[in-house]
Amino acid sequence: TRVAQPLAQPGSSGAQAADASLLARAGLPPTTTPYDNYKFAPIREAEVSRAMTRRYFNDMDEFAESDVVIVGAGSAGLACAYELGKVAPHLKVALMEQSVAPGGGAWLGGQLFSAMVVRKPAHLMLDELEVPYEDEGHYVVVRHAALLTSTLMSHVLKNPNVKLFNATAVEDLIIKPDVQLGGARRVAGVVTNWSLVAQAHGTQSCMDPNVIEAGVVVSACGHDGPFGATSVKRLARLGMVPGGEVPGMGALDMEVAEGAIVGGTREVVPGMVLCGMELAEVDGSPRMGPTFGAMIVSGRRAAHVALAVLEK
Ligand code: AHZ
Repeated sequence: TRVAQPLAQPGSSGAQAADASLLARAGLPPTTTPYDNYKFAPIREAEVSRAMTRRYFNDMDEFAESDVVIVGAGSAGLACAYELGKVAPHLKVALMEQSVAPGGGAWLGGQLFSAMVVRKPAHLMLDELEVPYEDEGHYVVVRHAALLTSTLMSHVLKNPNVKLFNATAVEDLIIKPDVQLGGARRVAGVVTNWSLVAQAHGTQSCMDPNVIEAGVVVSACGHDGPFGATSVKRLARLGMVPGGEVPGMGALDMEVAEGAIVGGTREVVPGMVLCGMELAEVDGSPRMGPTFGAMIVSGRRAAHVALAVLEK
């Protein structure tokens, strides 16, 4: 039986005393916890360095050709990675996140509030993840948005075929003419840079990027803002946005917005699937504000759209 260890109490002989009383209360035999003379196994500094860098550079080598590149690890991008892990765990998925911390806006429910609202039936994902919620009839409330996000992330990152490149920004797209499409252009991968490098382009003369080839790119960068809608903005500059212009997301209408995002999740140009709020930029559909069901369902749908693209 494992018993949670309480913090050492002031005036006691540290964790040992606290543990002893806890074990007694739990009706378990006393034991000693060796915190006072705690001894770590030996290590050398170079070993630590190599343990990290070897894996990172092996991953860069391995994922230079990925089946799926997901741009943005917010709620939509994570839901896409989760679904891919479920239905096609053998695929190599590179998850690109410009922030150190993945999760995007999903650490909070809205403004700076901890609770997150999920409209039914998107709450079925919470059942699947065993994330508890309060049922309010047409919607559910997760007490801590962070619990949903961290649970989703833990599922995603346990898949050995997923590599999260955090603090890595997608700066551009690889676009190539495709013979199968009669020479029409398709998205064939992404151009990346460590985010700190990407932020310093204005101060250095030459900091060239890296590249990842992909069978399909799923962009989930969120709506326009300092970091959002990267892929949509680039497609627009290249004259590849369907309809020729980016209307930008519409004003808030919760009732309409979520259905529009899920319904619109698709391959917007050959080789690129859009999901989550980035899609509203192209479709001009309304924003939904702080309700997250559509992000989850759109991300999951994007996984299936991406699989269909790979199978073409
Ligand atoms: O850091 C961004 C965030 O984690 C990341 N990202 C953006 N540009 C990137 C780039 N390279 C790598 N060039 C990039 N990563 O993408 C993630 C987007 O997450 P998000 O939470 O902003 O978007 P989402 O579509 O998953 O969820 C949107 C949540 C919103 S916004 C909204 C409203 O404003 O009304 N309502 C909801 C539910």
